[in-house]
Amino acid sequence: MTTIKEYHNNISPNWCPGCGHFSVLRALQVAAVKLQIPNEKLTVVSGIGCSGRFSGYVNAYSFHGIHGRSLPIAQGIKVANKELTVVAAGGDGDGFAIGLSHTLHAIRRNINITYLVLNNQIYGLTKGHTSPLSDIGTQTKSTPTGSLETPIKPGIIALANGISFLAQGFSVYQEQLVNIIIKAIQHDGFSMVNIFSPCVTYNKTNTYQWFRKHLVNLEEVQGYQTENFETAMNKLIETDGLCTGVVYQNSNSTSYLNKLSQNGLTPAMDTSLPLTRGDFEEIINLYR
Ligand SMILES: Cc1ncc(C[n+]2csc(CCOP(=O)(O)OP(=O)(O)O)c2C)c(N)n1
Ligand code: SF4
Repeated sequence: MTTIKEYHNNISPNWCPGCGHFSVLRALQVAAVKLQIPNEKLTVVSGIGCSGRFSGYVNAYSFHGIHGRSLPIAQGIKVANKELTVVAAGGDGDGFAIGLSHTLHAIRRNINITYLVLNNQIYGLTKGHTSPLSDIGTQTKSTPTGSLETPIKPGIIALANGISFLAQGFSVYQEQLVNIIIKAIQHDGFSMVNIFSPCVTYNKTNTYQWFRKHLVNLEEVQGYQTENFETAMNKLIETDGLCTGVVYQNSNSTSYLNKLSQNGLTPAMDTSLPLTRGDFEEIINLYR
């Protein structure tokens, strides 16, 4: 029986007190316990940012990658060993600025991994620059007179690009976040959870109070159907992306690994073999 204690690794997060990222970390740990995923079967990959530190705080296999590159690493891990539950985590800058193309390709590739976007609409780690998700008018050190650019809408981009599972959460709605992450992990395909995770130090606009006022909980919308693409797109437009819950799920989508096997192909690595530490020279010689 895996317990929450086993998902802690005794490293204290160095996030600012009140940062939304704490709650996302906790939600993943609780979800992993509820799903009874053994520690050694969970792999957490992150990019760079305050959110990038995420992978270091979970007692599981983890990989702290480079900025904007959590998804290629996470997809590679899943294809190499499909027995693992692979979760990638990163900030809105990580996934929608430098890493945007990887996000789009991961969506269309539909490899069975879960992507947690810790969205604070700002670059936290670099001390509060605007991000491509910052609202127009956001004043930061990089836009002292206010951002002039139209923000990217992550949900709409993901849906338009054919995502098979899209959910949105809020750090404060812990129970909903846990349930969403469970559904995302269980989904057979690429799942993205866009989480409003306030940066209390640098984003003075999109605060906890602001989100409480603006977010629409889709679970409270009568008759909302998560399997209906058009309803999902309309709801994102209508709420300006400010909604929580499972936005869209296509349960009939075929994941990349299933497509491989349907075509008589196997992933690059034979996962029936135990992982061994190979002789480096021997491996290099294979490619000479
Ligand atoms: C290749 C590269 N470019 C730029 C940076 C500088 N950098 C580090 S974190 C970051 C953005 C952080 O913002 P976000 O991804 O939204 O995460 P947060 O810190 O807000 O959680 C940037 C631009 C870097 N580390 N590597
Ligand atoms: S700077 Fe912002 S995102 Fe980074 S730890 Fe502090 S509150 Fe969180």
